[in-house]
Amino acid sequence: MLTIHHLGKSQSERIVWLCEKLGLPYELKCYARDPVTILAPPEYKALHPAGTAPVIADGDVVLAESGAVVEYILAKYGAGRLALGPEHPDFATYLYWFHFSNGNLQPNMGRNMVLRRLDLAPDNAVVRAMKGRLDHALAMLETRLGEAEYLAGPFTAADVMTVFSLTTMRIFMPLDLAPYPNILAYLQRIGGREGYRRAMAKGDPDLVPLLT
Ligand SMILES: N[C@@H](CCC(=O)N[C@@H](CS)C(=O)NCC(=O)O)C(=O)O
Repeated sequence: MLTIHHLGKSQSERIVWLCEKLGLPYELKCYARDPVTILAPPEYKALHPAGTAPVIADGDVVLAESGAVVEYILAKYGAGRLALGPEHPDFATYLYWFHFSNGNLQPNMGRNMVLRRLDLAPDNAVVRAMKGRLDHALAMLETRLGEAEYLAGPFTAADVMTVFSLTTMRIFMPLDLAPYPNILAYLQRIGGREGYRRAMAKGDPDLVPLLT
């Protein structure tokens, strides 16, 4: 059986959600963040050389990195669900949005989080450039979600990858989504999904998902 090592309020919520959605049996091991550093505690860092969440175990396999973990679970246990294959007309669209999250949106959220903590002047050239990149990523999402209900069309793992950056990540990088009505409507659709609600209730029971 899969073990999901879930760090509180972290990207490992994606894996809990994925397993809930697929109806897979799994053992959930929860870890609190270090109260001072807000990083993973030493016992989490010891799980995998990456030292970051998510980490799963499946027999002898211990795997980190969200995209790798999601692809691993889909390939081994997904039975074709939640992914579009090469034969599908929207295969490229699925791949694009699957990778958009950790290749574009999440790094831009992370960079802006760090810059915010440095408390630089708002007209600082780097601050402006990084904010511009984040705004651009959000504008792309806004456009896409005006065309389709979910990122690849139907609900897929591309959504499972992306939602963290728009929700729980805003604990660490506050962001007003009011200028993005399509994103906000999307988050309401996500919040109505049973698998998401179950996953969030199991992984972070003290957290009200940031869907507005
Ligand atoms: N690209 C990695 C990023 C992993 C990552 O940075 N996870 C954060 C949680 S959102 C983490 O573990 N932070 C705690 C730490 O670095 O100690 C992935 O998607 O798995």
